[in-house]
Amino acid sequence: MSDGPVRPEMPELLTLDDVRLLSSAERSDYLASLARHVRRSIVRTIDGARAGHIGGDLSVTDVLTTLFFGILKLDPQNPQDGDRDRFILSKGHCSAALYSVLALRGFIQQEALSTFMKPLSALNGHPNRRKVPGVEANTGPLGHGLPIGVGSAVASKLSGRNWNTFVVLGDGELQEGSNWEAAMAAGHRRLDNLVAIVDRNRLQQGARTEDTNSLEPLADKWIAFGWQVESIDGHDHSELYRVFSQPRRNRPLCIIANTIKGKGVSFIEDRVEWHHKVPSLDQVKIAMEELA
Ligand SMILES: Cc1ncc(C[n+]2csc(CCOP(=O)(O)OP(=O)(O)O)c2C)c(N)n1
Repeated sequence: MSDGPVRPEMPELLTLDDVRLLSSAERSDYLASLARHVRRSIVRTIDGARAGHIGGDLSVTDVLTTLFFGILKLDPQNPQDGDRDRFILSKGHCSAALYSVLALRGFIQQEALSTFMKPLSALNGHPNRRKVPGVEANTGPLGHGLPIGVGSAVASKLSGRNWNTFVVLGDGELQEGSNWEAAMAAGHRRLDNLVAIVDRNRLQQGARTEDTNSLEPLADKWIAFGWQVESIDGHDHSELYRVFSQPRRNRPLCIIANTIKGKGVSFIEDRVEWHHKVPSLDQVKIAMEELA
């Protein structure tokens, strides 16, 4: 398919130190520009496979972009470096967003995205740590990422290597009880090297979260388990960068990232039916135009 009439220019990738030295406005522009590329890559990838979870991919894009291009200490040339930060996409059904970011960051080839969900591809519908560099945990069954993240944060302390662990959760996913066992353990151990990000798009598969199993008051629940909580606009790159880079206060940090499912594509935004619906070829064209 064609990318449409306008193809935005890809900015030169900066080091984390360079990103830190930018003014807040420059940094936001840089991350927003990358996020636009990630969104276009998601649409292209899902179009190629005629499968995927487009709504949740587009809602979590700004979180992933800020992390992978502004925060995470990672080396695509040495993806197993012992001191690397650990990133876990617990809502593993949004693998197209993760693969798009990993490709832009140089962990996998851009061309590999066209194999997404095809036979023999490493890029399965759910991420596999044995197949894809940069993937730290096999996810897809909801409710596993945070328990693994707690183990990673404890291991970081025990090893003295001091990496940070970041886990992205869906808000619907929080209905899995394993999250709350993990949250309780992290609070008890005061894991100040653990960050959970809730992609609070208020939709899950087939329904609004508040109609299925209400989550509010969500911040109070994390606070009760011993976490520091920040509630922000999950599409605002300067807010995302600020909360990710602030000093920790002797406890784990939960970022409630308020987002819009399908963000960036008008006919997908905040529509429950777009959890894993695939756009028609005409809709793909419109989406690419809107994301230009
Ligand atoms: C244990 C488990 N139960 C059910 C599913 C099927 N499933 C996949 S995505 C999803 C909804 C998740 O909603 P949410 O976490 O809010 O994700 P988002 O809206 O951000 O895509 C469900 C129920 C699953 N993957 N794992």
